[in-house]
Amino acid sequence: MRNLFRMSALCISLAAGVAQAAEYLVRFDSIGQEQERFISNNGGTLTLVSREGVLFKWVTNHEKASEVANWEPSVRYVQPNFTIRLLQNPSLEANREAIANALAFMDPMDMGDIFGETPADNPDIPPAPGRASGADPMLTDDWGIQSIGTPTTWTRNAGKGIIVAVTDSGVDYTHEDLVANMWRNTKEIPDNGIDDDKNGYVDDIVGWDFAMDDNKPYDMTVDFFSLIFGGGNPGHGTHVSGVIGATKDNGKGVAGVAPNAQIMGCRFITEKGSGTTESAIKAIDYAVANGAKVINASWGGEKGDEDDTALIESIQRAEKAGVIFVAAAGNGRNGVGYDNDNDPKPSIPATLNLPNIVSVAAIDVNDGLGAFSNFGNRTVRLGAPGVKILSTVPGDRYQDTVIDIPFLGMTAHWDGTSMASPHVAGAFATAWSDNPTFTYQQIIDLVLKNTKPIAALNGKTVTGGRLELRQLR
Ligand SMILES: [Ca+2]
Ligand SMILES: [Ca+2]
Ligand SMILES: [Ca+2]
Repeated sequence: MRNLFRMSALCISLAAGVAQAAEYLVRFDSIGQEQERFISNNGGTLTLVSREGVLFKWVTNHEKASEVANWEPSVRYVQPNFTIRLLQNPSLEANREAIANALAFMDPMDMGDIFGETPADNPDIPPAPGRASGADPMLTDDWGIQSIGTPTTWTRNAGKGIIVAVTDSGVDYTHEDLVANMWRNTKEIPDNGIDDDKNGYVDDIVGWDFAMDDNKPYDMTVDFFSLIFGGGNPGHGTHVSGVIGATKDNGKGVAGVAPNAQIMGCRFITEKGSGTTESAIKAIDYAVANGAKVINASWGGEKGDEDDTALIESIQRAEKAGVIFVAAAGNGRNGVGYDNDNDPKPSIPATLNLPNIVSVAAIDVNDGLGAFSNFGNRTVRLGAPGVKILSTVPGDRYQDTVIDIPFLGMTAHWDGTSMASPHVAGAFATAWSDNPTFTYQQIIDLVLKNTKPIAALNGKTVTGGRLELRQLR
């Protein structure tokens, strides 16, 4: 095992080529004096990433990194601190360049009126509000929630007591349809500057921002120009959160698959759509340590030459703790089309061969496979709604359409396996609140056993079916 890791570490040096300082992750056998000895031998500083994984971040150059991987006795492996990206919205990306070209001829002041105000970043975390009532006015427009039979589970307090961690671009924890369902860290006293529960994070009330290292995992939103020219997909994590657990019967908006689940905000991806192995691991470890039973991962990408061993080990730690890891299958590598088979071309983390990972393809309102959606007869387990999905976005808004510019003839919907994955995460929360004594494997089996076979997924997923909640108990 040790040699294998060293081989892979050696590959870094061959691939990197130049003596630039870069961030590496160093895995030791144990926490202790090894780290002090390591610094005195090799210089620099080690920043703790995972106590349980005995992982540290170390800034050095590639020659030094590969040397250490080969000769330091206490080092199990060294790997790059990889960049991890949000899955791109295929509908938005298809239009981005054309919109950018069109906008180049327009006055930004005019566009502000068209696209409205941008919510300010990091608002105060409001206390949980009292119980509201009233029908959810947009629920009938929410085809995804309706088609899989979600309302049949709602009489049973779907998701009650189950924490679902949204590892993503953040969440608008002030949103009128999410604020009541945010996870609340009851062991932490708000705003006293003290880590009351001693979990390593000061004043973490609804989660943590692992990208910026603060206690406000807000889904930072940018103006329309920055969105088009800067990349990323702000609002992504808030949209995902609404699919999982928007509040039901509060007289506002929509309702999630598991509207009694608690949403834990684990922001590790910036508004430009970018995170790191380090921030992902911290988010996953935090979710597991603070009671999440389900983690949603609508991010990742094509497998590179080198394994992200540190990320794999963090998902293995989640497995040991009995936590389900739901992963979007991916949105195509070669442009929109059907050459998106995860079996020969793995998507990470979706295709990792770990028993707690459930990978999800996207289907449309007609039970067709989304044109962009990855699939995999051996590696993708099921499909779920992921084309033109209506859900919450920052600023008390609701969208199934990211941008709609009629006079330019351009429309981009909320499309993606990113939207399919949280439907399944919500279903696991419901299954678990119905069956609190089940193991994670029993919960996965229950949901997969109840999928509805559809032609578009026959031979394209392990179950050949899409998410179906009508018989789920
Ligand atoms: Ca704390
Ligand atoms: Ca923040
Ligand atoms: Ca609602």
